[in-house]
Amino acid sequence: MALLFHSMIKRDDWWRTQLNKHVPDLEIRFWPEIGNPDEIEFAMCFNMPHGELAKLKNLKAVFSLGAGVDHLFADPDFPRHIPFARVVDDELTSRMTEYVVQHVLNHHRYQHQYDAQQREKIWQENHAPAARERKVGILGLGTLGQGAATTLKYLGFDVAGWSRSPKDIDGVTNFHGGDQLDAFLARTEILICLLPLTAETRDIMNAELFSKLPEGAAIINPGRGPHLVEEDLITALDSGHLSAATLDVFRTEPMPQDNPLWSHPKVRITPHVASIANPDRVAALIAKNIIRARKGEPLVNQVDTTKGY
Ligand code: NDP
Ligand code: OXD
Repeated sequence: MALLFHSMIKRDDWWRTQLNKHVPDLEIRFWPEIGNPDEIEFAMCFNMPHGELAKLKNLKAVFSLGAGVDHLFADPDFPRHIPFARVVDDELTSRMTEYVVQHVLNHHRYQHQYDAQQREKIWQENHAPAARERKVGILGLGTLGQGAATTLKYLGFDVAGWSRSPKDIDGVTNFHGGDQLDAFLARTEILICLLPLTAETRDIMNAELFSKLPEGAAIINPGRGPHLVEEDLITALDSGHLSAATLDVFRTEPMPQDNPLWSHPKVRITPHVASIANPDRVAALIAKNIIRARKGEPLVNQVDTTKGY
């Protein structure tokens, strides 16, 4: 039996070697060279073309190559009855925390303003408040949101988070559910989005949400591109209601050349690199799950299809 691999990153021989180190009898096939589809037992993928997984009649489990699973749910033919797992990994969490801390500090210390001043050779001090006086808010208090929240708290920031269900995280104020979103936004000066992309969270960062943030707030989006209505962000930045934005993910990736975000003076862009899973660790995680699936055991980090993330 075989595993079908699909990724935008082409490192075929490397993945075969890594997976076979843990599961020597597993034949690894690389999409689109599927061979006999009935021989495929497992699939590991990111952005697999829609309809392909539905062709695999003997599939036992599917593994996302990332933490997000929106790419699987986006496939209308995705076989939802098959168990599937995502990447949850301490190193992935630490890397996301690094990204969030780096950009929170930039916004907190007005680095966008200093960059603009430097271009104009302007010497002007803008004093940042103490971290304890800076209110940071995280949309999504899951694996990645909690990692970022606890480190920001450790640095002294006044941290809150918003989730679906209540959370009890030492020193982090929790808001949950639709009813508490406005109160969370009203106190948030630096907003970070670490939500999964679902029907409920798509377009969540829009003009209405921005209007509920205090004047001068900044946003950081390492979640997913469709969380953000890009035109609304540009309007809010141009009006001065928002001071700056740092974006890692976009509605279309790679971002088209004609997207005005590229050259917006208040926008800092990174190309979906906030936290890239280390392939060695991903291969080991997935191999462990393959061994479990073969024994009929539940997968580690199995996704709950009813929640959609
Ligand atoms: P988790 O599933 O662990 O956490 C998701 C959080 O979002 C949970 O706290 C959940 O609430 C909350 N949430 C979901 N839906 C809602 C809703 N409708 N209302 C309020 N809260 C909601 O995900 P991770 O932390 O592991 O990852 C988050 C996302 O980060 C990924 O889905 C992916 O899109 C993105 N990502 C981006 C990367 C990059 O490089 N840019 C790298 C890795 C991930 P509750 O706890 O109550 O369920
Ligand atoms: C992920 C990602 O979901 O890289 O892991 O975005």
